[in-house]
Amino acid sequence: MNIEIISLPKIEERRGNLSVIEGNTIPFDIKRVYYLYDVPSGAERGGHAHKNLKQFLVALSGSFDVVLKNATEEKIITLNKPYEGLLINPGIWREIRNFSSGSVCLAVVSEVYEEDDYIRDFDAFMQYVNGKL
Ligand code: T46
Repeated sequence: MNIEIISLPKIEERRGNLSVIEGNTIPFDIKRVYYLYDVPSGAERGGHAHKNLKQFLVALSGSFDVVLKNATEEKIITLNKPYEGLLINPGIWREIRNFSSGSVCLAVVSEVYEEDDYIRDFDAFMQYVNGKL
């Protein structure tokens, strides 16, 4: 599956830690940043794939599970470190669940917001990926 866990630099000091995402950390030019927060217990986000958008997710605080599916595989990645992120390339279905209380999911992405880039129906997603096999 075309995903990758990428470690971020972690600068540790007695006054706290600092991590950074910059141009050469992730393999795309950053066009947009958004974040999920105040997610109620039991809620799920995602439930879609992107046609072109590349995405880098980081658990800035707390933890959550990212369920990933392509035509043949399913994987569950738990994100729980602010100095590590998950790169999700296009054509992968994602669902985000099991948000811990107070968690924050940062998304750094390669495209501006465009609803046409989303595939929000799982059957349509399977047809899309099978057509690409
Ligand atoms: C993803 C996961 C991790 C905007 O107006 N602008 C934006 O940049 C975004 C991301 C969303 N929206 C609007 C569209 C919807 O009316 O915000 C509403 C919620 O968006 P969505 O249902 O897509 O939210 P999630 O959490 O299911 O998905 C979002 C991202 O859309 C998606 O790329 O992978 O976070």
